Amino acid sequence: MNFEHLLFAVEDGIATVTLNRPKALNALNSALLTELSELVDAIAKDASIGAVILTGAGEKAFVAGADIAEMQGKTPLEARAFSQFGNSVFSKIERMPQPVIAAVNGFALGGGCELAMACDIRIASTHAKFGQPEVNLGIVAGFGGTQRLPRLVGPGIAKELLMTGDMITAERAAQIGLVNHVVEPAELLPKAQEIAAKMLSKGPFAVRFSKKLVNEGINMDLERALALESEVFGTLFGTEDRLEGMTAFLEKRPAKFQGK
Ligand code: DAK
Repeated sequence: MNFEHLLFAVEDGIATVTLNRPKALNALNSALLTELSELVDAIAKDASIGAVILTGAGEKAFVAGADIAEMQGKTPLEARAFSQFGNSVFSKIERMPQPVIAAVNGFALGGGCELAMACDIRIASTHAKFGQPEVNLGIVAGFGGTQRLPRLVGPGIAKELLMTGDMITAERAAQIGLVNHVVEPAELLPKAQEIAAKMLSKGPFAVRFSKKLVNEGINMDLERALALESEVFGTLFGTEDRLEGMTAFLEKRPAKFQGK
């Protein structure tokens, strides 16, 4: 697949998607979002890909937000359509069957922070910076920031970030639970690959359903969410992988999962 604004590589079942507009700090314009949408659809259907890493080209930015130059001329109707399209792409990423890890290599601002939040896990380099600076432009976060940020860090801290537009360091992002790990820049992709490989070595159904249960359960009341968990728990007992996992434990050997 050839893209103008994305780089795409697969190694050992791990796909790496690099957002590639470094001169504009990888800002999200319609063309990039359209390509990302197509690539996400293709990866989601590809059984040979077990995990995805999303990162930004260059040393400075993961994504510095939606493309302000493109947004400037939009009418209210066009802005709503742009937001709806961005939201649909990010939701698609959130619902991909494979685990998705954001390797945040620099600025993750506005739509960039929102894109990282649509991923399952965020690893940041020490010089990454996070923020929702939309209020500086007189707008609100339009790609899910007002909803995913409070779910990740709680409403108080989310409101502070959304209402001041302040940028925070990777270290502070880790303190508030916005990122999982902070590592030196040279360690960023290796760390993301290490976590992806670990997930790939586990029971594939178990990993995929763990993601689905968290994503769906968080929007349900506890009783319904627990009932869903029990359903999935029972269903997995019908898989060969479950039998292999438990047998391997009892035989004191590593499990060989087949995704069956
Ligand atoms: N869009 C377009 N170009 C951008 C950009 C962006 N978000 N961020 C940076 N660039 C471009 C700069 O214009 C500059 O281009 P040239 O002048 O070289 O042509 C180049 O990238 C390098 O940027 P700087 O020269 O500014 O670099 P600095 O190191 O001085 O500063 C910075 C880095 C990240 C602090 C700064 O670039 C910055 O503040 N950027 C804007 C960050 C920002 O405000 N991001 C949030 C964007 S708003 C919605 C839909 C979506 C959204 C909201 C509503 N609806 C439709 C309702 C989402 C909104 C956002 O994400």
